[in-house]
Amino acid sequence: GSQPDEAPLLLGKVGVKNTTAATNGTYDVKEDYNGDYRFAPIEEAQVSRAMIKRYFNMMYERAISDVVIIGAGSAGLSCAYHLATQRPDLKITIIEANVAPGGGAWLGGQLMTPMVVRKPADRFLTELGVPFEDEGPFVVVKHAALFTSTVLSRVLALPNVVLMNATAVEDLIVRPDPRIPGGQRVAGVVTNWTLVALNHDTQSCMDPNVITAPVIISATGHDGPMGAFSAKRLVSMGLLKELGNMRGLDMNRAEPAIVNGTREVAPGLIMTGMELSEHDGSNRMGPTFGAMMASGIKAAREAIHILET
Ligand code: AHZ
Repeated sequence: GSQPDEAPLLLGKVGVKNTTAATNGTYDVKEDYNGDYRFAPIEEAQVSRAMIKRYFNMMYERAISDVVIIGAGSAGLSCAYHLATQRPDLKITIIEANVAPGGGAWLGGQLMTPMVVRKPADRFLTELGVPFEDEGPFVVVKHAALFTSTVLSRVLALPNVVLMNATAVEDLIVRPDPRIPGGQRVAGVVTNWTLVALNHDTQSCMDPNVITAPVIISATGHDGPMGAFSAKRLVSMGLLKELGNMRGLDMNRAEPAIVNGTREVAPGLIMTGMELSEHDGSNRMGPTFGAMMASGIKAAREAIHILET
């Protein structure tokens, strides 16, 4: 084992260039696991300010985004990765209601860990660098969390993506659509902290916040406490006659239906992933995730197409 005097002494700049406490940029720090580990000094308020400044600057900057993705499940994250890598110039803002992003993709089926992906969607796993076992027509990732943590880390590392988790989309912004006489287009999202959104019945008015964007991509999953959010709101706003309602499980029909049906379902609003099954009345596929990845990629391509035309 290493002796105390072998422990590296890190005297020098330790990456706090922009704080006011840094008078000369030199701190008495030591990475010593034998009893003399020393941190650079900090004032508690510096921690608060480090977070507040960045978070609220981010909210300020992203109040006008290029694309908002609602929901950071397997479809939303696959979409974000493809869109952000293809178009690094776009400001992509992901809003996720849960504290933990990832939706239903932390496990496979019945809370088991392996994740099944039908070919050719394994190409996305290869692009991300997620290892898998080849079973012929499909591949298996040893743990669904390996896919989800990888796509999440790759997405978050991209400079043009921000993720606001613990934040719920409560409503959609709509505007008259200049292309369609009397028509409306979706032009943004209405947000609130999820814990506030869940308490509208217990408190007097707690008004929300807004983010505008020319393209909104809804990836909120099938119906549930929060799922199918935009599909349901399109119906209550009169932009969709009625919900199709998700049909029973049929893997062979469900996966291509979701991918091929990924589209701009209302002007300004693209829908992807299992939310589409509620919108269109297509089947569910159960615990096979290739369609979520491919649908996310298709939604990203649709968004690029809308922004370019
Ligand atoms: O928290 C939700 C989840 O992370 C989030 N979400 C839902 N409503 C929201 C709102 N504002 C912000 N109003 C919201 N976020 O959206 C995410 C949806 O992820 P998901 O994993 O539920 O959906 P997905 O379409 O990405 O993947 C579906 C996976 C399924 S379900 C299924 C089956 O039941 O047969 N099979 C597969 C592969």
